[in-house]
Amino acid sequence: MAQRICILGLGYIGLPLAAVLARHDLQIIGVDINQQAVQTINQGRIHIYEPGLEEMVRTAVSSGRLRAYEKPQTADTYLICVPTPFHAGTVIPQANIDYVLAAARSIAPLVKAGDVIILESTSPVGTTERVAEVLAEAGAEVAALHIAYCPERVLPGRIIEELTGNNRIVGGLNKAAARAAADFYRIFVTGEVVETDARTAEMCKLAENSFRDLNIAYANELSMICDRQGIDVWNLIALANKHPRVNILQPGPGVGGHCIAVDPWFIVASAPDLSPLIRTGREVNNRKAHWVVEKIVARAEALARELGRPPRLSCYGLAFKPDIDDLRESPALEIAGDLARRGYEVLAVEPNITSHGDFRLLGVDEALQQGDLHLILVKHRPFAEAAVKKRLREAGAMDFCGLFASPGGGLAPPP
Ligand code: SAJ
Repeated sequence: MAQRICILGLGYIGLPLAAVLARHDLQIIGVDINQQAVQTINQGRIHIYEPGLEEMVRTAVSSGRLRAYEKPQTADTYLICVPTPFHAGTVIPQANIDYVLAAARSIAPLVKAGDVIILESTSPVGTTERVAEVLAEAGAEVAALHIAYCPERVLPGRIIEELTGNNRIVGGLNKAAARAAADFYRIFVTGEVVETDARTAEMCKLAENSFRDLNIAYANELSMICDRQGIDVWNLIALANKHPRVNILQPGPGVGGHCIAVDPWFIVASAPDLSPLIRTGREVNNRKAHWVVEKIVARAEALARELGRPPRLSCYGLAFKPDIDDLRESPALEIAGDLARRGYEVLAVEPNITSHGDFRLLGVDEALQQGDLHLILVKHRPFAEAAVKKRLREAGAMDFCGLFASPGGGLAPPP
């Protein structure tokens, strides 16, 4: 009989994972507390956007290999892929692992000796041990289980290919658990699968995202310094990156999403006295969005004096990064919201969504016609089309994401 895999959480990680696993000789049980999501999936459709996913889910459901439920079912391997947001309101945001622990509790009555239990959700160090404790408290025979942590590392927009192609770090609560969990990943991962202990694997994920956050903070800090000194930061970075050992990332209106803007706090919360660098990186990236608003407001106030009325502001992009529909922790959305709260009429262009509760969405043409000041907040592909870019440039748009930058840097060639 085919091995049974139970995936708890059918969001951006769990659902693609279910679809990829269903291509193998496995029986996939998807579990989500969202009844609507469960129904949608069982009809072979999806409730999130990810290129290539819908077709894979349709195939998986129609072949009978994938079925979604609201409650966990007995399996051989359990994968916990639920969100780990943070508790708001504290000085240093603290991770909220309630969903992880609830998922562990929900499978406690089902697990049997030899089963593999893997946590994939980004979690503070020590969470896998907490999963084991919760299972034990709920009566599970923990010593007979293989409990491990294996962080997801996929990039939204490229999830399907990265799920199989990326290297995986598998941290077991003991060596046997690491081996059993790693063997599971070897079924479908073409990248390297490396075994380690759970605490190292947990920290590894946090370290990766903090590394990226810090590198972006460097680019964002440079962008503010360059602006004051009259230097084009994108040109500067392209030139600096011609050095063989320099690779500066790109500045933008801030750092968004549910990963890079969140995970560094998990490290800071665990060792506040030892993490000034990581904390400062977070603060620089958060500060960047406020700086952008200050720049826009200064320009808008000058324009208001010319027009004799407040200008209408056209914002190009609301998502947290280019070419996705995800607005979570989006700096562009935060900036547009801040401008609206200051009393400006905000016209929003977001080609990847069809409606938004707070903003009237317009096409590029309408926004160009109706807006007085044009603000490029996300480098979506449609804005980078030559004709659109030209019109935005002619309209004197403020570019906060390098849409107008020449990729090679340097002076434009003579005409
Ligand atoms: N950004 C910049 N400048 C850059 C690169 C990104 O401002 O040069 C901004 C983006 O616009 C966005 C934010 O940073 O607002 C994050 O975008 P991202 O593409 O860097 O990362 P995510 O959040 O989509 O995915 C990250 C990835 N982690 C790393 O690259 C180390 C991904 O591999 C993880 O799986 C994911 O976090 C996660 O789930 O943790």
